[in-house]
Amino acid sequence: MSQLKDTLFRKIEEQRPRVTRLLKEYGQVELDKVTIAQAIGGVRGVKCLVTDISYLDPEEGVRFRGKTIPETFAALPKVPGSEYPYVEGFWYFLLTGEVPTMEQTLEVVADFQARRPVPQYVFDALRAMPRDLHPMAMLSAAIVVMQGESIFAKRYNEGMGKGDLWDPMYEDSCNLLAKLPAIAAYIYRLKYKGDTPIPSDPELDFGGDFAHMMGIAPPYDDVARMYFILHSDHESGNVSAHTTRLVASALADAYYSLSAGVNGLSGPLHGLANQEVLRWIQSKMEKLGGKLPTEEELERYLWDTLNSGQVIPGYGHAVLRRTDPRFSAQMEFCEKYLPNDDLYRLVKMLYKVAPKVLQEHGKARNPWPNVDAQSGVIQWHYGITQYEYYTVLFAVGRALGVLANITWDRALGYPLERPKSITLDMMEKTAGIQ
Ligand code: CMX
Repeated sequence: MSQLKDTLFRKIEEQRPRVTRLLKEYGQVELDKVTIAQAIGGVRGVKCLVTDISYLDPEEGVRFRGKTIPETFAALPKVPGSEYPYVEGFWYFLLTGEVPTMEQTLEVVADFQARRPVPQYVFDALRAMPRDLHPMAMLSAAIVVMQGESIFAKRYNEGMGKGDLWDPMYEDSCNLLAKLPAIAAYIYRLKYKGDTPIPSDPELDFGGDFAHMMGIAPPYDDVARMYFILHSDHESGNVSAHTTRLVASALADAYYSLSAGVNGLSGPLHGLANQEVLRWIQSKMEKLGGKLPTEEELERYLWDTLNSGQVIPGYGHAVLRRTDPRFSAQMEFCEKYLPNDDLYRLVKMLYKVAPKVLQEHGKARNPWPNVDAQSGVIQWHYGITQYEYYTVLFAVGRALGVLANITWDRALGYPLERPKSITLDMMEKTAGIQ
């Protein structure tokens, strides 16, 4: 067994009695009551999901395994000559809650390198799709087309104990994760670079190989590492994480589950917002003949957008009530590497103007930027100008979090998810409406 799998197993054995005790001795303790507004309003704020992998505090932002974003970046082993950690070491950390040593990290790097080759039929399937298909649809299809590789599905069909289900889920998750950079880069080179895929370099790490297969020089390898880690996990209640978990709760394997989660990420209110930000900004610049708008022009554009009933992409959040630290982490990168980039300057100007406008507008509970407000600008700077591709990058990162979660869900034996519905009649009766 690898050190990662060994540590994970030890952690699973530690956690299992906690779940059993909570269920047996404290199962009737109430966590929350649900109001009519919450039942109709997308279950906002109702505490009914469990994960130890990340926690999202409305004021502070996300913590991965108890660590803030800067603490996470500082703690994990770095790729020599790079400023950001190995994605593989982050995977170890997300799964186990333990910061791996360099040796443990390099063991995962080697393990992922061995799992990396993508079956040819995946590329053939991608090539058979219409070239103008959205890259998120291509990614989702490429993931589900590999379902026949699932070790979980095979072992489940052969018959296995509930306590062992985590093992093939872990194996599928590692196999799938290791292949995602190559699949994502293939989609990019096929669709936007005249069908010129670049083969993987077997010596490189997850982020380094992704940058290499995209054909983009350093520091894009660090951009990739930073980006994948920042987008990995945000508790279990967001659409992509919840969808993946929901599908896996029916004991569907990681391929079916992640493909479903990727579909959820494709909505403009979720992951697709990163492409919408650039589309929105550039449409303003086009109207100004390529010039940067002034603060006054930007303010008018914000009001025009709001008055036409559209949302300001990249702003607001269902849980956060302050600037997203994932936005701040990317801002720090931009200050260092692209302080004079026109689009970045515009994003900074927007950060100055938009919260004030949204507050005055008075609808959004959170007028501050989220992760998507900044991310497209960095990608654009390094030559990825096809903004419909940005959500694919989000998806590769998000896979780390959701696959870690469904591995743990199987380890702790969480059951099929099945909330209860009621009718509007019943609700009116409960509310005392005659
Ligand atoms: N621009 C304009 N209006 C906004 C807004 C924004 N950025 N954010 C929220 N609102 C509006 C909502 O549409 C809602 O209006 P209605 O009452 O007419 O339905 C009202 O303010 C209250 O919404 P809320 O409680 O503050 O926010 P929600 O939890 O309902 O929605 C989110 C959260 C992210 C969908 C919303 O803020 C939004 O649409 N933002 C823009 C899209 C975006 O950036 N999404 C990415 C989020 C991060 C991610 O998942 O990737």
